[in-house]
Amino acid sequence: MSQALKIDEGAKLDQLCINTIRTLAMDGVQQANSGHPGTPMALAPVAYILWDRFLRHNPRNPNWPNRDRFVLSAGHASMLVYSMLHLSGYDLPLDELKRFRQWGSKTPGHPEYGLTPGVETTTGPLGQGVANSVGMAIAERWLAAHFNRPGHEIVNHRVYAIAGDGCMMEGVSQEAASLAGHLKLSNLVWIYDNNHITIEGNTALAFSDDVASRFTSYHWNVLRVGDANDADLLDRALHTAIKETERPSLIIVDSHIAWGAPNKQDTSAAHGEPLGDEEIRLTKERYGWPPEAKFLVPEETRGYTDRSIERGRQAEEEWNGRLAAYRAAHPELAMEWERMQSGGLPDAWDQNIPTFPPDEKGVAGRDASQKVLNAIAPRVPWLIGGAADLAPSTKTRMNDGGDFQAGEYEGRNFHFGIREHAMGAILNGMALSRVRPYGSGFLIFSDYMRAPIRLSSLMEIPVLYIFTHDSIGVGEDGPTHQPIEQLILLRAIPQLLVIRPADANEVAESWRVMMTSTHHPIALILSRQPLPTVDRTKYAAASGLKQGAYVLADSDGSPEVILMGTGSELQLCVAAHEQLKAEGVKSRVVSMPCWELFERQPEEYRESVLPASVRARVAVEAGTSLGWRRYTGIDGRIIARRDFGASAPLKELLKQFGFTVEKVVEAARESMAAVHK
Ligand SMILES: Cc1ncc(C[n+]2csc(CCOP(=O)(O)OP(=O)(O)O)c2C)c(N)n1
Repeated sequence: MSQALKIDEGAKLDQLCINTIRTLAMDGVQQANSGHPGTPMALAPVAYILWDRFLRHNPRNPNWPNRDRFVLSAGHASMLVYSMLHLSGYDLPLDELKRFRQWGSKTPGHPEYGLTPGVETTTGPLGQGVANSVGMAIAERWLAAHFNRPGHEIVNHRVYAIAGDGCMMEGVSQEAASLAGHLKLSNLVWIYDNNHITIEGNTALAFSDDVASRFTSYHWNVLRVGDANDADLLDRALHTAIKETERPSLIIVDSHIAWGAPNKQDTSAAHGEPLGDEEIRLTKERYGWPPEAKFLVPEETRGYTDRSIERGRQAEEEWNGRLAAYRAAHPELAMEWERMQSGGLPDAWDQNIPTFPPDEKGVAGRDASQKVLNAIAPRVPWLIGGAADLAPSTKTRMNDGGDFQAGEYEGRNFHFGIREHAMGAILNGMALSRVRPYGSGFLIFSDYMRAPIRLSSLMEIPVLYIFTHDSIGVGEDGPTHQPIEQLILLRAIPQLLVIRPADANEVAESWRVMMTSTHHPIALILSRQPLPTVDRTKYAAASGLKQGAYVLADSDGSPEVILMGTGSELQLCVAAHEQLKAEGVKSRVVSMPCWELFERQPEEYRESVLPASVRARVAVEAGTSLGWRRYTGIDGRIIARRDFGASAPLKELLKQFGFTVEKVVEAARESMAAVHK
């Protein structure tokens, strides 16, 4: 419930709103007995001025496509965004703020996309948010170049992000800033909260960068505001930033953590602990606030809330008018826009996906993928992506896509540079703006992207990660480039689908799964070396991939042993199956490209593929054995790599490490013997 507050005649609505934000943050953290009060208190004026005077958004429709984006990269200061959302008229009642960090509330410890209306991305791991904002700014440029037509501008929004010292120290922000400057993303504004405090104390302990010079060298427009409480200076800096047409802008704002707290201002104690009842009382007194009031939202702040809602309504209404005119003038593009916004696909999008004929010599996974990608790309214009300087190796170039470069924003091929970490976070920002992004690299370097992959999974956004050079199959490059534990590390991430197709037709099926996935990111794992294309007239169809695992080859009657494999190792299972058959042993081959999809199938299907009664089993995968025991059971055998790889020709490595048909046959016999013991 709002309460009326007697304020001095001279007190301004702005100040009242700013102090409301501050005190809500203090009270929220105190009530939860956990959280970060100091930064929301310091940045309340910054957020308020930005939202009130610059941010074009519609509190009554947080999904309005042409809204400006606001990213709180310093996600620990989440009470700042919750207070702003509440005060600005979003569907986030005060009761939710009172339940900060509690089970089932819409106000989790760190902002979570999809949970709180108005939260644009999940932040908390420092540096990710600002890198997401680069992806959002890239998406805006691409969408504008692709959809806008003379006299019909339906895309023209800006992206604002707040970064703390932590974000500035993290390498990912530097990778992202470097690319943003290179691409001249003038629709992007970062506000750096230069408060000199982190958890351990003053930043002087570990950080002495000249941030302004760094960003100047990245070709950013660098501005300074010497006092976070100076509304005029903030206003001027933001005006300058949005007038800039060539460069992204960084506004360095000097602030005081826990501003106004008599004993805690400028101390690291105010970073991540409740201020305490007494300190809160004293601080509120300093603000001219009723010291005993809790979660007070003065009646008068309604003035701001109402104007925020009304401006949002008007902005979207005006835009809806523009969209209607656009629809009349460019009906096909408008339909494309709507399809994209709804997460759908054009009709017949998959019509040109090739079927690959049986071929002993075969096709490398990456080459098959390139063919499929180029069959889909002309039909799905908003499928855009690239590589971290490896496109010639990962084979992810769209032949007719052009290059996304500064001033050539309609290009569909992205050059992320050798910046895997930022690439992952940028892809997240792009996906949040509704394009279908993909990024590619060597599987071994997925380690560099783990944090953003985890976040796409947590946010349930369908980013496509294409990882090639998927095993010791890399050969001569040696152990630094040969993935071992990477597959299981990716499989360990909830919600992520990890697909390792075994031949070209499984690659084609993988792309069908990828393109129709709306809530799961996908890691497509491809070989560098050729894989025989399975004869599907002799063995089962590749469409079984959709179930995650399927029976590829079987015996008459119940099998005595099951051979399962993924990717390049499936061929060993097929050859072993044929050999065992010749020797009178009944075996079944199960292709298992995606554990996660298999786990989602009904019990009857899983039982039909891996019957509990068949306990003799062999799993073959050129990665770590970890995880396979679940499918082989205790009597099963696992042919995998328990140590790093080595630098040598592939043939030699396969022999040395036991990835041979003979070893699979031997393991099958061993497992059968173990069962009958
Ligand atoms: C990648 C990552 N590492 C560590 C942390 C833990 N952490 C949370 S806040 C913080 C200090 C951040 O300092 P700053 O950005 O200056 O925020 P302020 O103290 O101004 O609130 C750290 C180390 C994190 N959230 N993310």
